[in-house]
Amino acid sequence: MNNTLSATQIASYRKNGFLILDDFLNPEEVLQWKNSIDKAVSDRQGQKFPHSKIKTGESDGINKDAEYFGKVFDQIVNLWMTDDAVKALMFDKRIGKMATDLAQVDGIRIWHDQSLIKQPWGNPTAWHLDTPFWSFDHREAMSIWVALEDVTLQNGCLYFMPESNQVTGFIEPGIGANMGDIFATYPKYRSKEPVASVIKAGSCSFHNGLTIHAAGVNMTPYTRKAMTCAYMPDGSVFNGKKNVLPDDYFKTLKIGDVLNNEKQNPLIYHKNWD
Ligand SMILES: O=C(O)CCC(=O)C(=O)O
Ligand SMILES: [Fe+2]
Repeated sequence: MNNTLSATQIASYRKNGFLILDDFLNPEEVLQWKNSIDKAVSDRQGQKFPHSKIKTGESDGINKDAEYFGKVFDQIVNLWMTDDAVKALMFDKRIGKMATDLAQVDGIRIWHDQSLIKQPWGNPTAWHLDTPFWSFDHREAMSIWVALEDVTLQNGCLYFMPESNQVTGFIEPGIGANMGDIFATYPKYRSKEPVASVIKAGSCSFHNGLTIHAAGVNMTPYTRKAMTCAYMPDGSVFNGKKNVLPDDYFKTLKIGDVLNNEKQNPLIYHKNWD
């Protein structure tokens, strides 16, 4: 694993709201990740969350347009909770330190991981923000997106709007079938050129959850498999949104409570650990 980050890379992430890292995993690690994640996904038999019977592609209260959204990607959330091999990959302190250094926070918790498989002929992922869906408001919440297969302009690579992380906020512009709906909320970006993240299997990107991003249509008869993990800065507090929280935990929370339940949001790295 190439987990070193230069000062230039960190500065680029801070400015642009995303960072592309080629050859993050070596070929052996790519195989290990792919095999572990394939198995973990297959064991879930389409079950989207560990805590509910909802299947990927069904309306889950987060994405309401199930007919369209179900064909954007297969989304299996929190594989770390149901598979020990994936748990070991997601709890890797080296990745936790990378996220912590990029976000310039004291420590990082897993918000949720998710496998994102764009099936052959899968719909595009419309321009959106991540953080406004989540149960805490933090400007440094972010994700890693690891390509498990070569990701191209043809099969649905990610696209980022540089520097949009500096102007967006926590209002939820939504994500639906229309690629450009977000530009009603952020009109300045309607005329900006995005950066396409064309990366090989084993390469990755990090993006701030407030960076405007999207993914293309899959115009190939093959899958586009990615493993992602969303990160919450340690110390983040509950904002009242349910998002991926299970009912029984959600019911115990009051707005302002620190989200530090290790069973739901484990700390994977803290500066004090060094
Ligand atoms: O993989 C995709 O199509 C979209 C991924 C995404 O939006 C994310 O990881 O935040
Ligand atoms: Fe996203």
